[in-house]
Amino acid sequence: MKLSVKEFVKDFKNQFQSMYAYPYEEGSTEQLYNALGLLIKNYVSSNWKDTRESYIKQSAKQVYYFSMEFLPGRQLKSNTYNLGLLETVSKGLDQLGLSLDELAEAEADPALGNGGLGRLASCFMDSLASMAIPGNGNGIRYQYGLFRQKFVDGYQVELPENWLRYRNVWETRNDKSTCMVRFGGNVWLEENEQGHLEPKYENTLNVLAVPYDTPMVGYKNERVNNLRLWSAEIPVEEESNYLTIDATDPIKEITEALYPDDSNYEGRLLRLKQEYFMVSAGVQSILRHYRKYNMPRKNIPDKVAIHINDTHPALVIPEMMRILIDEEHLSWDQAWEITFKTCSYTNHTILREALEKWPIDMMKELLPRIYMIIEEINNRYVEHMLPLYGERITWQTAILQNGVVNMAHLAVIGSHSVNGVAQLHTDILMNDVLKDFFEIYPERFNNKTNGITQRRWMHLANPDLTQLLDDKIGKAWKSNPAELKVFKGYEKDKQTIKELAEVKLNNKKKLAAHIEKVKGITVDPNAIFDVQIKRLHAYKRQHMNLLHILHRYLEIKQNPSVDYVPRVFIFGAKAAPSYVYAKQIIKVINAVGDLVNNDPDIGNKLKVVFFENYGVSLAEKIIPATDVSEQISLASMEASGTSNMKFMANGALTLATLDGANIEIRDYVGEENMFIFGLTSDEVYEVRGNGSYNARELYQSNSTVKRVLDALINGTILNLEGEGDALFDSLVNYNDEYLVLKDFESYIQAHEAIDALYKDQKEWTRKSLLNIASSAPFSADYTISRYAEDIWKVKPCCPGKLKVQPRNEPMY
Ligand code: 26W
Repeated sequence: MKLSVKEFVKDFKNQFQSMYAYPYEEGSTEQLYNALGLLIKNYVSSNWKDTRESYIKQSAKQVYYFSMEFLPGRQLKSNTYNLGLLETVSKGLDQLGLSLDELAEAEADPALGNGGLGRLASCFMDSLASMAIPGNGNGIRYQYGLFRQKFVDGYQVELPENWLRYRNVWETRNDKSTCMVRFGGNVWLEENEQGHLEPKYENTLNVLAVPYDTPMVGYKNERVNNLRLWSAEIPVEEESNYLTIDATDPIKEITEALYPDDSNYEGRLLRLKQEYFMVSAGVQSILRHYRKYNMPRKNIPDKVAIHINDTHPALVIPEMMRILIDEEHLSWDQAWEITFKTCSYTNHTILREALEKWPIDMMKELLPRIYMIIEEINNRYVEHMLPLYGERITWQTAILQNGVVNMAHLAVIGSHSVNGVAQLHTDILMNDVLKDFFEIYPERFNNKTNGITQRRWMHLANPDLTQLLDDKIGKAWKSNPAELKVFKGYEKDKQTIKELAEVKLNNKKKLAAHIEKVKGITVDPNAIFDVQIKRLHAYKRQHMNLLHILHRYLEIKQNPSVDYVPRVFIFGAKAAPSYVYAKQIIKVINAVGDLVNNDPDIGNKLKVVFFENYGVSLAEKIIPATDVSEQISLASMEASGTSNMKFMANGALTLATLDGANIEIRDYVGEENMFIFGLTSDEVYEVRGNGSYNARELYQSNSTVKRVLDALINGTILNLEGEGDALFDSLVNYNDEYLVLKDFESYIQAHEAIDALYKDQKEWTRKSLLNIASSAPFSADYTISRYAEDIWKVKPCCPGKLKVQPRNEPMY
């Protein structure tokens, strides 16, 4: 967009005055932010409208990405940047004595997701718009996001995250497009005058779904897609039925809060309500849109692709069937053909406890018509498969099993494509978790390795690195990440290495200042910044990291002259409120932090920083300042990981097991430019399969392991209330489910190799440079191109006057 600084300044003053009726000089930071945000949204709006119209005019095929979670991060700078106005706005604000960075910090970071899956959805939204692909998000406008985490005495405490308190400038409430979603009651089928069987409903709970639309701004291409988040309200015509405030609770609670668990499925009725609410409103609004243009129903799969982000939105399948059969009067076979050609599904986890299985009784009572349809899908599936595959495979892959609805099975049976999120993960789906399905439908399975948007995670989060890259290799990499590989040519250039080291040091100084400010801990920017930021889960093994810190602490205590390079261990992690073990790990890390940070014998050799309330905004501060990226999950357990890619792109060296996308990182950057340790996935399968692992024996025979584990229970760590014993028990008495002790020695050795390399700063920085230069394949733009070509069959859409990004060909 073209705009002079002068025009911007004038617009901003007018905007402020029209909102608050006094001059901007008197505004609070929040007010100034609101005015700026709304102004930017105004700038976006004509492109938003044009993009929508161009999709309709060209009758372009559109993708609808259904996800229970989105983690967009703050949007002021990203929208301004993608519009091409960052410099103009920044200069204009300077002239007014204001700072863009300061105003940007006033924005609430919408935590409408738990972790990787939600953040991936938002990276994908950014890439869809930037690749000019007609794409829409569909989700829930939770009134409360993921809890705000505080530490009290080292324990996690959860506080409500009321992100909408000061309004959300990016959203537009769209009352014209509401839908009605029905729950419960009785349903039966009656023949109507045309001889169709029509469902009749009585005593249903009717909920109004109100959409709030948010612009998804493409990078300098005038494209603006839509993210539609639904909110539950009482239907206006039924308001008089709700006589007390309490009576409205069953409706309001549907979109009140995000479930804070990303690894443990619990069959909670409210969660099922949320899933159906989002799905039903989304599918209704899509089909209504196409009905308006009188499109033949059988052409729906040529115009619509619906993506199911994990199984949470898998009810899309029966809901689409319901509408096509009950409301559009299609035959079962016609409806099925349309539905399964339209839908595709991504699996994001192999953790058994995370796979959704809803009790049949619950489903029947809450969604009687939907359950009837699921039953029919299941019956037809079983009837079809029995003669072809026999009893075992048929029953093991059925949707209805032992009183539950298996949502992964529903998703696989009702989708034309099933994908994993990294090659190893997809292999595990095909060979283990969904093995029988792979035998039945081999053509449906494919891999789509995750990606990240470099715009947020490099251009905006790391401006100094971006400037350096611009200076050295030109600006083409910004719209064509493949160009990043040109940076490899600088690995031997002393000047570049020096400048790159300065960029990192500068970022570390900024983070050190932030640490001082929020934690009161003084850290040395010349120390190694060693970072693990992600949800807290035993399989991710933050406790292995903790044991290594303890190991170093004990070594230094025993031998003060031990040759360790000073290290700052940085953590950020939320634990699900009901996940007791994860919370115990948090407490022990905090307690070890207190011990280490306050011990005069330790000094700068070791510091531990555990940030509170980890989220997108904090990640943007931490990642550019990281030297070592800890990706230490037990091999086979982490589907992909995406922070691993963000760290790599920002020049951190990865300390990793061969899990998820770490393997692909190694393939691109080379094993010699990272630190790999631990069992491989095959070895993990073997050790766990043959039952040979004996953690107690390892504890008793290995003096390093013994010393560290004993420190958990012998009073070395102060202020514990049994959490050290709990960790000890899980590792020794319950045989160490995630093989922490098994990988521990090789983990320690990898850390020693890190120290050795860090002493050679030039060599370290050379490897850092190679990581940055090899990170292009993890651009979400590529991932999205592959989804678009292989799964959704959608093309970039370019109406006459719009400039469109050159299409990036897959490079590797
Ligand atoms: C029903 C409770 C629940 C909620 C969320 C179960 C599982 C989830 C998600 C699928 C968990 C998740 O976020 N998985 C992560 O997805 C990322 C994006 O693909 C991957 O990079 C991570 O490895 C994976 O853990």
